[in-house]
Amino acid sequence: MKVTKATTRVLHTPADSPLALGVPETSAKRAFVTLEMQTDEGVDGIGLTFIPALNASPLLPALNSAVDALAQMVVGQDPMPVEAIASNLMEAASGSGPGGIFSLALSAVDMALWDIKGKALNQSVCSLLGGYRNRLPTYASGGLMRTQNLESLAETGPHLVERGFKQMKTQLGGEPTVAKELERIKVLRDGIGDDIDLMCDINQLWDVNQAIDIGTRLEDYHLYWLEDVVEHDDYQGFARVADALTTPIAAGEYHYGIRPFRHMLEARSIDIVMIDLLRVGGITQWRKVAAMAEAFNLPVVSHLVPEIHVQLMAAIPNGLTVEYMPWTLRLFEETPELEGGDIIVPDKPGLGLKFDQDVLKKFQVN
Ligand code: SMN
Ligand code: MG
Repeated sequence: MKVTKATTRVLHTPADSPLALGVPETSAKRAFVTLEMQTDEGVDGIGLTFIPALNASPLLPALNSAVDALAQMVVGQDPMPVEAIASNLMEAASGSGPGGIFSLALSAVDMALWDIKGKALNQSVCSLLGGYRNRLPTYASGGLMRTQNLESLAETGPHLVERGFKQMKTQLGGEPTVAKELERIKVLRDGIGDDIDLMCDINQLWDVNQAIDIGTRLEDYHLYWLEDVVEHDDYQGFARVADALTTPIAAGEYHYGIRPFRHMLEARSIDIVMIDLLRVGGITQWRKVAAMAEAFNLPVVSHLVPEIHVQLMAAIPNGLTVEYMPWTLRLFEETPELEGGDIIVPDKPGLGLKFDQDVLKKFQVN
């Protein structure tokens, strides 16, 4: 089999919040690059990547061009030896990786290759990666953001429970006082009760002392985890917070490539390893970090793109929960089902996904 063609598109989709109540409509956009790869055997693969900024990033054309350049290098090649192809692409990057646009672009190509491999072998990507289970817990994300007011939090929390979620994530770090930060968690806990897992993301907005201070006061609310409490590469700072609190500390979404995870784990910085498929460099790299976490007896959680991450999280023994961030769901004809707080691995080969061509055309800007 040979790759015959690779096509990329730049999309601007509405920056809506489908899981939130009481949030005004916005004209802001999210930006994605999609990849469609074809082969001479009629098997095709899809990939996806993005720049994590609201509204069109000036670097989006550069990302599109990087995805296209890497994908064109694969045209004419056998798509099956994904590790070898990823390795060659990293070599071709010749020091312009692993951080930033290179890794984001590599992810889209790597993903499409795994999709092709799965379809060619009539196996799901989950099965190719080991196949540990066919469903696992998922949590609602993007519905309880720090930009939402208390009324919106109070309304949305119980609404998510009614929709069947048993876990959900909120954010702190945006309030001017400690009391106001704590109030947001109190409102949520009062609304959803004690039996729902509540996570909280700080997105690097606290320093170590704030994290220990506010984190200690939050212990009574029994948070499932506190995420990115300090700057992502402050390994020692994270370790101080993790040592001081009983609440588990999660981090990892900001790291590019596999090596920063080694440093984070060696420094005992965190209790839960969050891996972002797009930043780590694709499925080939993602599974290496998951195995590294397993060797440190740590669970793994995913970041964004739940419809793709479900395949990876269900393939590993230490997958804790899939982040159900609904931003990319509209791009696909069908997405994995949710049932009883779990997300189900599609019973289809490859990634089990098909781009909705009408949606791609509607939001395409290049
Ligand atoms: C997050 C980061 C980037 C984009 C969206 C959301 C957030 C998360 O940190 O963990 O979901
Ligand atoms: Mg986060």
